[in-house]
Amino acid sequence: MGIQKDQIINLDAIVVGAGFSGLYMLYRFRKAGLNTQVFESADGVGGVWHKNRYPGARCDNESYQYNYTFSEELYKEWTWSSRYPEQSEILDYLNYVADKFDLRRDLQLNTKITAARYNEEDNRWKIETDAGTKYSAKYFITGVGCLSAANVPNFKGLDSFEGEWYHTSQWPKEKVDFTGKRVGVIGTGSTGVQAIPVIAKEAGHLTVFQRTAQYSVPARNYTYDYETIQKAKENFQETKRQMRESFVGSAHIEEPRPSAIEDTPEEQEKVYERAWEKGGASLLLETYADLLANDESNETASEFVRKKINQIVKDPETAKKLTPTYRIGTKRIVMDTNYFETYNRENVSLVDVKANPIVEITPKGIKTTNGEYELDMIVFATGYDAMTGSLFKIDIRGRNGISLQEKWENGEQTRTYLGVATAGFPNMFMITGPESPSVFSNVPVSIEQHVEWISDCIEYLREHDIEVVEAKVESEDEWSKHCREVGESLLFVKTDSWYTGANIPGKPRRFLIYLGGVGPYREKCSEIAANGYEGFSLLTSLKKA
Ligand code: NA7
Repeated sequence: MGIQKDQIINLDAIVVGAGFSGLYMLYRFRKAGLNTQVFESADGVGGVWHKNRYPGARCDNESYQYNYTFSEELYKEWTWSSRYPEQSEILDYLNYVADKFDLRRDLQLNTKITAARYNEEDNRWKIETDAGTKYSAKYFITGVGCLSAANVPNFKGLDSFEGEWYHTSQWPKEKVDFTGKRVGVIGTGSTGVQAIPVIAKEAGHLTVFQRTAQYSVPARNYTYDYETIQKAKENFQETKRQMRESFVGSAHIEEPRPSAIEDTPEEQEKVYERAWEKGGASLLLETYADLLANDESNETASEFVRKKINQIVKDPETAKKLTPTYRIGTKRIVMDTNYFETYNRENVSLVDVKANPIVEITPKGIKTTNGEYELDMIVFATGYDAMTGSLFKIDIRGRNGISLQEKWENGEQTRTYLGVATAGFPNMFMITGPESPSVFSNVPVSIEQHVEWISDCIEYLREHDIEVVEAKVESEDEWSKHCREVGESLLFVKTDSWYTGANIPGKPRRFLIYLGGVGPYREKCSEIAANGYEGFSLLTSLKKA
């Protein structure tokens, strides 16, 4: 029998999103005996890895570390092809996980959760979907990702553009053919830097519209040989331990030297050159422990990369425009394959839209204060409304009908307890929510930690007949303050970026990533759990204490 109109389907838990977070949450909840349903707006599992199909998309964490570690069997069954696999391979992996653990039967695709409202009368979350079906669940969990709400800048005239346009995070499944076309790419973050060299090879002419010049380090990707794969599999337990205990969720490769300014310029050069030759996004930043805390040290690394750019790019004018001035690493460090080299191609030109901003999109192309560029296609590599954007796309309302957005943006600023819960929203948990290590870590490691913590918490509630779990206001005040203080002790807050919300016009500027380290954060969360979920109010009846 089908679902009747106005029928409400009752569940124990509802999870939003079928990426790394939602898939593992479902696995854990099933093990804990919770009747769970995962909802995903896309037509497949994979989260950002399902949607980010743009040319050149690949991971910038090493593959043998950018995966689940909860199952040794899974880890040993799956074999990555290379150091930095392409999007399609990561998507294959997540599909493999969904099949291996038979997750699809509790997973509803093509269904967007539009609203989630907490009902104080019965302590349940009422969930609405765009399919019109209504659900009720005791626990509501968001696994929506920190970088999934696309930022398409509100340029005047976009609707009038007669060519094709795409945002990289909503890339079509069919191949987009750039052959012989006049293509414009707006944005030179991680995404633009990956896409530009690939598009340039196909396009008739590529014009890059750059607002901020980027530091980028060569990826030096390579195919794994048999020995490397075997070694990674044999070292599973040790790699897992190191990832979980480390600062950024990556297995330890080399101990950083204490400070760049304690080394001579010749020593610094050697250290940076070695990292540059090894390649990869973070190795250069991991050379010295104080690069993200000390301006003077940071400048040595920044200058090293600036020099590299000027050596690679042949045209001095273009090289100058491509030379970044901010502190390296304070926007997310980028890695590339032939990014700067691409500007030596005849068919590529660079437009500085900081000097000459985009005024409008016209039927024929892009108009800046300096003139009009005729284009057949525009690619927006303009990033995301990060950290809170994907949560705000759902009308989430807690006690007294107050929405998350009202609580975090209109009233006080974003406040969470451990980045996993927020006062006024009982029985709701956020996987990699604001003020957790999230994007300043090897994200699957942080996801696993949250998922395990949340499912342990719910098992504890059930064992102790606790109906309501809710972050206390004073706990989140304290956590937010701590998070802010740690953030402000480092250089990130001095640069405009999506880390600080500065990429979205009108968004309150806040640093919503916990920078105290993945390992120490895990310890803190475990300690809170061991102390009977200290800082949360736990109620056995529905009345608020
Ligand atoms: P990012 O890193 O936010 O990059 C977006 C780029 O788009 C960046 O160069 C922006 O310039 C540019 N941008 C954004 N809005 C505009 C407007 N209005 N005009 C011109 N240029 C603009 O997003 P990505 O997708 O590259 O990467 C996001 C993360 O995903 C990445 O760090 C990985 O963790 C995965 P800006 O620098 O703001 O001046």
